[in-house]
Amino acid sequence: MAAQDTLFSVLYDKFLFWSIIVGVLTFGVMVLFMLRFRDGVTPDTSSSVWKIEPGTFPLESDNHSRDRKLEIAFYVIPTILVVWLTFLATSSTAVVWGSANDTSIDANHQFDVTVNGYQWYWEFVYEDALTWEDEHTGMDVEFRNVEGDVVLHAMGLDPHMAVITIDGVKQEVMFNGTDMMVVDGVYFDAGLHMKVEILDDEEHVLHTWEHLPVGHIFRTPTEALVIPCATIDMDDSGDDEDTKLVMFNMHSKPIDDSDPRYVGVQHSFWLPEFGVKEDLVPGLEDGTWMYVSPDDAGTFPIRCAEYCGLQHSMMIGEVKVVAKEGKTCDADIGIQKADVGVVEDDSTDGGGH
Ligand SMILES: [Cu+2]
Repeated sequence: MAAQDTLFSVLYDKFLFWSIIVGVLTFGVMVLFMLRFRDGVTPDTSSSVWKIEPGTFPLESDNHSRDRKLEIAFYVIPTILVVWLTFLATSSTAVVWGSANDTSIDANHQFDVTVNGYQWYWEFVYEDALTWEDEHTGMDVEFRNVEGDVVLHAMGLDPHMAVITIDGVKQEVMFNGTDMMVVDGVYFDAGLHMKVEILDDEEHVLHTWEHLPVGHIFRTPTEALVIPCATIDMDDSGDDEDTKLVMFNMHSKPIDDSDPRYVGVQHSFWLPEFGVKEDLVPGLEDGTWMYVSPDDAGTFPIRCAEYCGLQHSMMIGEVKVVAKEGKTCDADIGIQKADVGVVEDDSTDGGGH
């Protein structure tokens, strides 16, 4: 589950940890008192601990008429606990939202997507180009740009057909029993939406390679948002190929902008499996910001978490986390796992963990 990789799971664990300690102490004392002060048992009053009268505060009790220490402890300990939990919760919120525009990740490692909320669908505009390929399929798609062709490898596998789509124009080529094929005259163009799918003889997709150019748009419910997983710079080369986080800049837009008085409604972009959501505010020029740093590949749901009209429940979609071409999502980057309560500078961290 993707939320295992967000700092909210860390927060959940910490809350659970403190809850268990408080729970064990509270229930422990309760059970002890239930046994000690049950009907038919005469309390042993030789020790001052047992002079507590159930149902009375220490200062009201004859036995504890001067015991201010216990009374004060009743207030001080829970106050410390509440302050500590509040600190944990607000500091993680600050990491995700307060400093979203001010993350120490340099722009080369940040993947930008603009999210527009309409009544009632999501629109995703790519501010960065993304070239990705399925991992672990044993297949590979490779463009030989100088010669202008595409090489399809599927060693030892049984591919049937490749479908090459360039800006909506489809071309089908057959493997004819081979497991490697060169398709002539297909040029890689960074400005075009290009997709190569390798299918088996029952037309199941075995492998996908795709290039999404800057400015490319996907819209729900028919299309999924595709984002890269976070990867680490294994050799510390500082190359720009690695992504550390995906930043969403989000705007609510009216579907009909002919009336400037109508600015639209509030939506909320919610990625339940990632444990994050953020409102889209109509008329807010710079929009709002939210980021994720997914460790694992997979397909996860998108929901609208703010009632936005009759078809609010139809504002659903999917986000597909993929590996950039030449990268894998297996690296457990642990980028934010230590960050609860501490806003760390990750920019100098070449991925060591
Ligand atoms: Cu909505």
